[in-house]
Amino acid sequence: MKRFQLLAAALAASLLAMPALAHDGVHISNPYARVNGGQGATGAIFLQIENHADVDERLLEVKSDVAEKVELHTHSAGADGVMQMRAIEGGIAIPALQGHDLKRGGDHIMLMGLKSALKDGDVIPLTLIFEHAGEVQVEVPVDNARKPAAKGAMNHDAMAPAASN
Ligand SMILES: [Cu+2]
Repeated sequence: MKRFQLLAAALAASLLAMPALAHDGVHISNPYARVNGGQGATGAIFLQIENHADVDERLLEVKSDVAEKVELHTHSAGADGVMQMRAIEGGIAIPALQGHDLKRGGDHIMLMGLKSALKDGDVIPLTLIFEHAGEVQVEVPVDNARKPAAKGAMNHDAMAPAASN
């Protein structure tokens, strides 16, 4: 009986240790951040979202304690043809069984007013709030040297096991 109890305890512990990333509905991969200065500066976060559910999903809001303000941003050409960032109203849609990349030159998460300086290797705790999946926690490493992801360069090596879909 002793052995069974130990096994049960180990199993319970491993279940508790399961990261929130292994979510049934939404899978986040390859998160990283770039920052452009010290305290008070801005930063941008890029990551890939996969919707494993058969219902349309929506990223409503993003929160982090590292900045005064966190916004969903996109890039679009202004009247003068210059690309500008602006806040996305109403969140980002991720259709059923599809993905959406937050990437350089496109949609991204903007950190405004960093509370302290961040350097390469620092980790930003981020909470993504989805319409259906609810809150999903992501740890985002600061990596200013990261090159924009090449097309098809998707990999999951740094991630928790993906939900099977
Ligand atoms: Cu921005």
